[in-house]
Amino acid sequence: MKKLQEQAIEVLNNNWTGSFSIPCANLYPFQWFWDSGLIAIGFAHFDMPKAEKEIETLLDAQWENGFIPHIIFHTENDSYFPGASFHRSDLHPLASKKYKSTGMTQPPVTGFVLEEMYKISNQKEASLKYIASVIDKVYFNHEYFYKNRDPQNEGLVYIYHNWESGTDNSPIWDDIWETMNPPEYTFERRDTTHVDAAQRPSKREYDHYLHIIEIAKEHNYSDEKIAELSPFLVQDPLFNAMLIKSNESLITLYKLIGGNIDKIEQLKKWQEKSKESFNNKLFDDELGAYIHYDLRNEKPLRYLSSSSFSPLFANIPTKEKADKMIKVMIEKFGGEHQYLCASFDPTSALFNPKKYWRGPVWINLNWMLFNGLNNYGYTDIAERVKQDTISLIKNNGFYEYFDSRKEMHTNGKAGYGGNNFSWSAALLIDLLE
Ligand code: 9YW
Repeated sequence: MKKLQEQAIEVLNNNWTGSFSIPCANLYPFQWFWDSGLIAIGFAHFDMPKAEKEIETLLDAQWENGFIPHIIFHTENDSYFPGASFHRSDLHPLASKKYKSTGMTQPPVTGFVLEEMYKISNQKEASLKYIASVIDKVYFNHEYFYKNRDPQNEGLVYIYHNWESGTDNSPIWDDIWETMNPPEYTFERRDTTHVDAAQRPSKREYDHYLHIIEIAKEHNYSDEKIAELSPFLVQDPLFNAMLIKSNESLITLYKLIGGNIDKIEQLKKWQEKSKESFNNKLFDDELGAYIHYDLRNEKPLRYLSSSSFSPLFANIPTKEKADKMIKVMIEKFGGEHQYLCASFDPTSALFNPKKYWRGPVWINLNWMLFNGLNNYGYTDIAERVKQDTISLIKNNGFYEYFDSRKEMHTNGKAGYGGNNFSWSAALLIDLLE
């Protein structure tokens, strides 16, 4: 059997199109924002030009206001719904003229991805030159967020759609669906022709997803109107942690490049405010971890998910808070019958270990937790996250997500969703280094 690394490299090379990577064949045939970033980390270990091209292509689709879309529809392909003709990014006056895309974004990973690429590189000077050629676009993207997605000027940005979170059908959104009553749309799902419907969101959930987009489209994806009218307006700890982590990386990289004093000062200001609000508003003392906040209905969404621990990756919690979080992670997510780290609280009635973001383990979150736990010196549990990740992939293949229950892993069929999934391969390569 080929070594796991070699298999991972093969997955990445097969999903490479020449200028960007697809997350996986058939199910996701375009370029996705946070996938691209995480994929570049994998490529950086064995093919830096591809890693650089991946990010360059992503940034080439940036809008004139700094926004970067969540899906870039490079080709016509009807194996995915909803496609370019549904999303109609052209409605926005500042949208890219070159690429069709969605009118929503995804967790802003690009800043820390550039720093990871730099750390991995064995040609630091050339890498820094490359980074210097793209970094202002990433800064501009962060500026977009703080200018347009923070109506109360808190240093916390909102997402207006569950697809922006990256954790599409998390039970956390159920509370929001209860505040909405969208029409029953007629449409043809494509995801369920590639993947067992039991592992995907329901038709009714899709009605909600489409309805939010219809509202945004009615207003040409205007940020102001979305802030005023979208039924979904959430401050998400994972999304904001990615932004904060990326801010920190931009500061480090600008310092290495030299100059750019004003940008560094601005980034520091954002950091200070964002971290303070993050800790004051999103930490739930009783639950012992970070939670989401529903800005539309002004109420905390008091659930534990793998996103609750992601702030460790961005050095947001104090050591005292981090200690509390680790206790909760071990008690609720880390029982001996569970692989770390389930995407949703395994002790909750809403936990579903087969269904997408309602319970299964995802490799991208595990990678962040591994790094975050190590940041704080919790090396034992970090090692467990790493070993669990390797076992899941070794026993099942490079799936999109995995059953968190150990008892399900007796016959190697507990990997779900798409197979030969790019970020599972990319981040495994990084973990094995
Ligand atoms: C969709 C591509 C995307 C990821 C998301 C994940 C899933 C499905 O796949 O979304 O239709 O967009 O939830 O995080 O970026 O891999």
